[in-house]
Amino acid sequence: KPVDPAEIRYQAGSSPLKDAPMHQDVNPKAPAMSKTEFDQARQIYFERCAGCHGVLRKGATGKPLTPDLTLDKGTEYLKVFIKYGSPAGMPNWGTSGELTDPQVDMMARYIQQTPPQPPEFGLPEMKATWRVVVPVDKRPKKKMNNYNLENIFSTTLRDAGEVALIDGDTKKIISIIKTGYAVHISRVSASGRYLFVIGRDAKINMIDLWMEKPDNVAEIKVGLEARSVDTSKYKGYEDKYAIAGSYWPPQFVIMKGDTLEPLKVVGTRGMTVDTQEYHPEPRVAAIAASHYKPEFVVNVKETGKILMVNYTDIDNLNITEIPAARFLHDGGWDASKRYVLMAANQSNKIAIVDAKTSKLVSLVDVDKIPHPGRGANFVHPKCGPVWATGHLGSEKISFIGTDPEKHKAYAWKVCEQVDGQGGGNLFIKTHPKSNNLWVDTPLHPDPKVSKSVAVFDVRNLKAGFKVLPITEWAGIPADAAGRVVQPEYNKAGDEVWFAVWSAKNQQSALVIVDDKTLKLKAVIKDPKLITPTGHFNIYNTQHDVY
Ligand code: DHE
Repeated sequence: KPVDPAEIRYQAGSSPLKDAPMHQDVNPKAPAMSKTEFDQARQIYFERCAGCHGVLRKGATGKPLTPDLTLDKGTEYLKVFIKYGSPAGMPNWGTSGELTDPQVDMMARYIQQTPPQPPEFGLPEMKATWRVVVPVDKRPKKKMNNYNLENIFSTTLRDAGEVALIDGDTKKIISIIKTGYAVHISRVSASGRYLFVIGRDAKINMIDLWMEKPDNVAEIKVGLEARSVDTSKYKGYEDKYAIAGSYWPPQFVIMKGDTLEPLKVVGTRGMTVDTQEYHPEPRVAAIAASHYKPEFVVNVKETGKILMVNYTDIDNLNITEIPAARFLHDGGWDASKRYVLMAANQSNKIAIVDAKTSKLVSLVDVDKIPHPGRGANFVHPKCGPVWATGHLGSEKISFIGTDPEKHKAYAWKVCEQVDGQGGGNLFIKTHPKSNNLWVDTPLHPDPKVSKSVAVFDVRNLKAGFKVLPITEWAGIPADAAGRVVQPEYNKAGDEVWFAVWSAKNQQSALVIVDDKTLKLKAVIKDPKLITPTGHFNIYNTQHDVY
């Protein structure tokens, strides 16, 4: 079976741990390495390998690579593996041209050394990085600008370490704010006033949208590597708490919602859901804030557990641990916001939790590597309300019934599956006011597919899809990467925004399509729009409209 290039491109993202200070133990049994070689190999490991094999090399979605296993195999055997890859999913780093022969040799020797361990990051370390830029009593008492806040888009400028706030009405850049490296997501407080962004380097910036020019009011680093942040949304707790999950160290932290003061850190190391074996680095993936109870939904990836973290009493934290499936990644709410649907991506399953009872409703089998983002909700002609996911590893788009009352026969089952353009899909989106379902394919190997988007009419899914050549419409040079990523609606639900994501030194853009006519409405191009990826409409993010 050939290796899926989309999957590898996705998983082998660079980790900021490559720059972390780490202690090296000399392993007398392992082949010799100079200090320079070790440092270079460690850097390559964290850029290419840690995403699958884990920080400690004890295995995650990829196999364990600890010296007890690698020493027996020996340098020559390991070199072949690294150079040519394997049918089980190991990329061919050598023959693909990504690593030279001397680098392959260096990596084969490196993985026989004792894995260097990055430092821990507890409350004192967090506090040392915590900074309230504008104290609460110095902030505006009312909105001080004329922007239509609900239609602002927070856009990640990935490789620039910035986010751009873009006025969704005028399509003009309002401001560009310095953040951590490669902001992964933006989330909005329950009131809609505060915007939270988190970088890969685990730095959170809290932006006050009421300021004359929205800007940073607090920041903190919550670990060495992270992907998720959210804020309390339950009635009575609006804007009270923020939460962030980290990949390293494996933990989450609850903070004050107006200052980011860290209050409580909880480690996630523990037993896997199925074989009940210890896992030393279960990363925290998606976090969602319940509208149903004062709870955060926390996905613990490698152990496969969903934690319902009740924040009514932070001192005596009450956590309900729900068994799901390994490799929990991303997901979102159904239209009623009672049920949360989370993809266990490498298990090819969707775990569904009832936020009212804090219990698992079902584990639904889907196709290869589901990747919903937060998913898409609409009313299916036959199955009633459904939530949809696409797949990284296949062209399938699966619709899962979410109405156990009026459409019981279809609830918690894949009630229909259709084919999109191909694998390499990351995000899918619709809007309550639209009949369109948009499916991107930024990681598809064929540029024609990665540079366009598919759109279905949800009233007649069987009719297939139309393809819109977004990157071509943006007038991006053909040699630029120009991947079309993440459909996102404006507040009114009549425009869809796409990022055209090129390399740092190439032209990128944001492209806006009229949702009714499927025609190009606007292109935002600016030299400052460097590597745009995720872009989040304030209102839709605040209210979980998707
Ligand atoms: Fe993401 C969401 C992790 C690669 C853009 N990404 C998420 C979430 C997780 C995650 C856990 C859910 C957060 C939440 O909801 O709280 N992403 C990872 C990875 O571990 C991975 C595979 C590899 C890596 O090294 O980071 C990865 N992600 C990517 C990309 O390559 C993307 C396309 C560009 C980038 O910035 O690196 C990317 N991820 C996004 C976006 C979201 C996201 C835009 C938010 C989607 C949404 O609608 O909420």
